[in-house]
Amino acid sequence: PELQYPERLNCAVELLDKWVDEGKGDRTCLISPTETLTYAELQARVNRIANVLTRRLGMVPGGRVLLRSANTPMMVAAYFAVLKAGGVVVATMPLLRAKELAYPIQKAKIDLALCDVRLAEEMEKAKTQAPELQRIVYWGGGDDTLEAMMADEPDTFEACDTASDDVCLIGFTSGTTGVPKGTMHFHRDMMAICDAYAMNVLRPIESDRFIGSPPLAFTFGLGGLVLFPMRVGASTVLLEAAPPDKLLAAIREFKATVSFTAPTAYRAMVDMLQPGDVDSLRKCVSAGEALPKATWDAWHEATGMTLLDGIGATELLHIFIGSPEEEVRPGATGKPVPGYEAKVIGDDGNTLPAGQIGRLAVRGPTGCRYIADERQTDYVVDGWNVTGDTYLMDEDGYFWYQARSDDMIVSSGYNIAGPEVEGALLTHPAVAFCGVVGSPDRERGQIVKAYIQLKDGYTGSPELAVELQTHVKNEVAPYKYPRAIAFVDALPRTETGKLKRVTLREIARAEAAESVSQSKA
Ligand code: 3UK
Repeated sequence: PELQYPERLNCAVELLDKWVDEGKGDRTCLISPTETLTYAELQARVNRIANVLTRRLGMVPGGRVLLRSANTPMMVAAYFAVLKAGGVVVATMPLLRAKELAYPIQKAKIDLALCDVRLAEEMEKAKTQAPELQRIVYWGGGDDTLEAMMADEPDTFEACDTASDDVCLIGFTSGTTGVPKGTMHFHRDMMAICDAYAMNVLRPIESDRFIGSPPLAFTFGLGGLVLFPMRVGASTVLLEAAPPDKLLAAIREFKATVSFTAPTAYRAMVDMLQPGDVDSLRKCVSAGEALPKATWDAWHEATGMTLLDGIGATELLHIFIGSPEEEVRPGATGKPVPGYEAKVIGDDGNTLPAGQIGRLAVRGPTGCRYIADERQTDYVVDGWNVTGDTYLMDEDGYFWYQARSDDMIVSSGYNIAGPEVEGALLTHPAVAFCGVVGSPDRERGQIVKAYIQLKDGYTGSPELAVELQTHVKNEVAPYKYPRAIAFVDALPRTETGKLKRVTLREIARAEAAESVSQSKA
């Protein structure tokens, strides 16, 4: 694909103003339960906010602005206003606490924030912890609101003449391991993910209506719910919180055609599905963590649809491996997105032949640029982005996820990938969700331990545990079976839908220590 961009480029102009200039300003752009905005209406709102930012709040090109909100039309408007004015967006997950907010503020040296007033409490606390932050402007109620300032500003604004490789976004990784890392992306990167992944793999059309659950502060949500629809002049449904039941109801209510959410959400929706619920859908994308084949099968059986798996990362902005519908191989993540190359490398950095397990490395139009972080040289080696994921490429060039490299369980010298065991457990009718981690063991180093959330109508018992162990032994190599099984009501998850393996491992460690001290007593 042609992923060359002119030297001067402002992505807000390309994704938003373009449609108004082409006479399509009255097309619907944003739909939320409370308001609907056309492209022209969004543009007017963006322009007013851009005027507020530059004329009242002292934002200059390159200035970093913290944005803090659930997925709402105002969030999108604020986002595009910063882009159009040549600023740098630092969006934060709605559920972050003050301490977690203070870190990006200090790391990215942010002095200005725009925030939904409903999230004011943690925002104000963060301000006391991060003195860099000089000014917070709220929308949605209170005094001196953003809306009040907007009302005094014109609804026209001349876009900042940015370079295509000016930074426009700093995305912070969710930091499930270690301190979060800020990743910088350019105006052209925002276009490149549309033109590489969306245009070649997803292939949206103007009449599409997107929907999904990931927060816009997570680049999965930004691309899937904002950039991709706007690249083709389509519309998008913004939901403030979209657990599976709400998402399913909204797909039906708004007749959405393209969905973006995590694998567990598709799994949960299968069990709630009523006839007609997803008749409007034509494409469904799963990303954020591995899509178990059992979930792919269940969705396919319930809806007849081909789930599109794709691996993305904050470091690469969006999905870089994932196949279009007609090339999907259930259980595999897919092939590299056109424009990207991927390979599996060994510990020495050399490329491994097909069929061997190693670390996934990728290069393409987008890539990792950490702000002030020595881990940059670990992630980018000889121009290749070395992910933290263990993969296998088959003879046909499909990439098969194994585990995150630091999540491999080593038991009696065997390497066991937790997700493979999870995949086996998920094919048992009693299992709704599960997480498999290593638990410390004096004899074996680690043993495989499975935390299992059962489907409604099942209760945990020693007999069921044995049945599940036997089931796993029949599905995968028997030495991988979970020697320990715990039934739980829920599994710990991040706001981005990932299983918190670190938390599960801590629980497993505590439980192991407990049982050792009990056996001594
Ligand atoms: C894991 C997957 C297996 C993998 C993301 C789509 O998840 C996103 O970004 P993050 O920085 O995490 C990256 C890591 O998540 N992962 C993501 N997708 C898959 N593992 N199969 C998948 N399909 O460990 C990866 O290294 O939070 C996803 C688009 C944009 C994103 N930022």
